[in-house]
Amino acid sequence: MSAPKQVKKEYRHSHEIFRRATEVLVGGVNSPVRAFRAVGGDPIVVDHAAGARLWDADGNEYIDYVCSWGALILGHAHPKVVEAIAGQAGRGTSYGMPTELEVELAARIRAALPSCEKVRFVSSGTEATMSAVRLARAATGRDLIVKFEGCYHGHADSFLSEAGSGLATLGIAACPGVPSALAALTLNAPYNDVASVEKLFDQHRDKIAAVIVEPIAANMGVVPPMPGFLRNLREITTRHGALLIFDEVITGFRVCYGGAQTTFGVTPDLTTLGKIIGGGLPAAAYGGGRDLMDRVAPLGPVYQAGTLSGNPLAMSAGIATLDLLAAPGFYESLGDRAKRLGDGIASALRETGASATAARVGSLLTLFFSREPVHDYARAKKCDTQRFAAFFRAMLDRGIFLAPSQFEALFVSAAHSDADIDHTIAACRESLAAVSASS
Ligand code: KE4
Repeated sequence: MSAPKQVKKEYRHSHEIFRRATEVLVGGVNSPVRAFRAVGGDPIVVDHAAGARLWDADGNEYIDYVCSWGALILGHAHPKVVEAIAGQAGRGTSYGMPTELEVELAARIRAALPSCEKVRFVSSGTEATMSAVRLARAATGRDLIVKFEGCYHGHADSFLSEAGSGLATLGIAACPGVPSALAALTLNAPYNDVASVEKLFDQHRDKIAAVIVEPIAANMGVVPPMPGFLRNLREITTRHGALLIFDEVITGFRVCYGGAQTTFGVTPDLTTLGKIIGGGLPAAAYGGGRDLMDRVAPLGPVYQAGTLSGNPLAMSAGIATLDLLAAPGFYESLGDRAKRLGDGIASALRETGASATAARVGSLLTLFFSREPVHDYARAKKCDTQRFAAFFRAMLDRGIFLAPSQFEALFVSAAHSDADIDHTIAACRESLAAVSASS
């Protein structure tokens, strides 16, 4: 496909639709990160998408690096995924009863992540993480959990202090409505800081039920784990009888078919998954060893349920997606493409002298407007979010749609062509120059 047309973008229809949206939807959106609050102006209203491309209500065309926040690793409307959804839709969209489809998807997840001897499907990453924490508290009889500043595990009450993603974007350090008694059960440590985790265990010894971590942080921007960080968390939690939860809602089937736990060779007690496993439809899961998982109802007393959990449409899309990801060479090809983009962005940074650094792990990237590399949330928060906003706008004008926040990732999909990557690099170089010139 050719580069998105370089025309003066007209947003008349998006503005009109968004004006109506603000009358009936809170902030005109159904998730805060979509609201463009950190980059100014109204969000574009999407009309349709295909492959790596997105078209807004005014017919403007973009190369999309949000990809439904990482869910669409194959790109939009992959023919095989659409075929699977269409084939199921006529047979019923939800039965509220067991189907072979959920068995098939669960079996694929277990084959890919052996630590997940059993899984339970839910409909969002938030449900997966809140259920995993409930299970960890039940299994250990302990109440405290440790999370990391800048990580985001969904919007359940226990996760909303010092969280990343939309809370970082909107500057919400602590969410009203979460009882202080409940918030006090969540302890925060700086990402990549093992000593701080040791200290929390020294202080709270046998009261910590679990440590929950994004094995590659992607909700403060992309921040890889420092060498040994994950292995140390494994050793500390085992030593103290706490559980280790890998929140792989983003990294699961993203960094490799076996997720970050395979990439880094560290096995958690519980794993949460989402996004990719639903193939663009609402599906998520949590999983772990059978002894642990069999504590969940109906086998055990840990209650968790869901009307649309494991629904056949999402299962069909998930199966079609994972079967395509399992193809030999998929991740190598995706990685090569993402590397080309990362290298191109790094060159653009050098050529323009922009005060920014790029981070990449596999097909996850972030361009931080910080001179220093970003290893934790404290450094991420020092980024120049105004310059990011100007960069975001300049890229949008050049037909490149990035996540409208410094604290998110850029997702490369299998649908991004070499021409898309080249166009993105050129647009990045021009946008960095424009931002530097305007400041
Ligand atoms: P959902 O409840 O949004 O399906 O998943 C929550 C979640 C859990 N864990 C991780 C590591 C996540 O990244 C997420 C959700 N990610 C954000 C984007 N960074 C979703 C976008 C949104 O909130 O609209």
